Amino acid sequence: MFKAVLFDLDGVITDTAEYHYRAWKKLGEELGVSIDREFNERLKGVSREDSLQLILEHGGRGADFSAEEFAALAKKKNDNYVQMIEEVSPADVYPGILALLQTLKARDIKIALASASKNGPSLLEKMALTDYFDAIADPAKVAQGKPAPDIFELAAKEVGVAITEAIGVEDAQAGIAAIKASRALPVGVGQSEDLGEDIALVATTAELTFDYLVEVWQA
Ligand code: B16
Ligand code: MG
Repeated sequence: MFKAVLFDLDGVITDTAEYHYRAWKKLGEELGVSIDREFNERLKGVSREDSLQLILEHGGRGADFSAEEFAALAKKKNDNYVQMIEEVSPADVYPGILALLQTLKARDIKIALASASKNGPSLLEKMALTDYFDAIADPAKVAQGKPAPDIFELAAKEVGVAITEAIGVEDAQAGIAAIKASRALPVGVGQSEDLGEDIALVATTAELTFDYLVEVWQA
């Protein structure tokens, strides 16, 4: 039986992946770089700085900014994003997530956050979910962001569970790659066209029940 579930946040626990998209799209418009949903799939799960670099390269502007300008652009996106998530509340938790967290807790299965977002702790607070989490892996403490396995490895370590005894839940290509590289068992939230045919997938979190995770683990 698995001993921990390592959760991504944006796009798994709540709809903030949409706000990241809108905030990047707005910054892109100001820079003359167009960002559509297809390109956005490459940004999901990717750190703020790596996302900005991908966007600038996408628009042929990869070498146009000094380090200070780059940092100011990243800050501008984040300021806008932080404004968008100001009103996030417990009502914004995706369907099924609260019930899943409650069941995992009741069964003494560890719960950890493995999000690339520096806004993760404040979002958990806004959704009143902090107390369910045994650990929040700090993305500032890992050498490499997703698709590298570091954040999932840190999350498992912080709850004292071997990574091979953990399930990782993700909505992003980079995140699924990170879970695979960590050797946790991946469960994807989304479509096979985006996340691949070779892993367990749910279309929405409403299907992400404890019984489903047990089924996937035993398959
Ligand atoms: P921040 P996740 C990721 O969160 C987002 O998917 C990604 O779009 C974002 O750039 C990244 O966090 C960093 O977020 O700018 O708030 O630090 O999906 O890993 O929970
Ligand atoms: Mg995500």
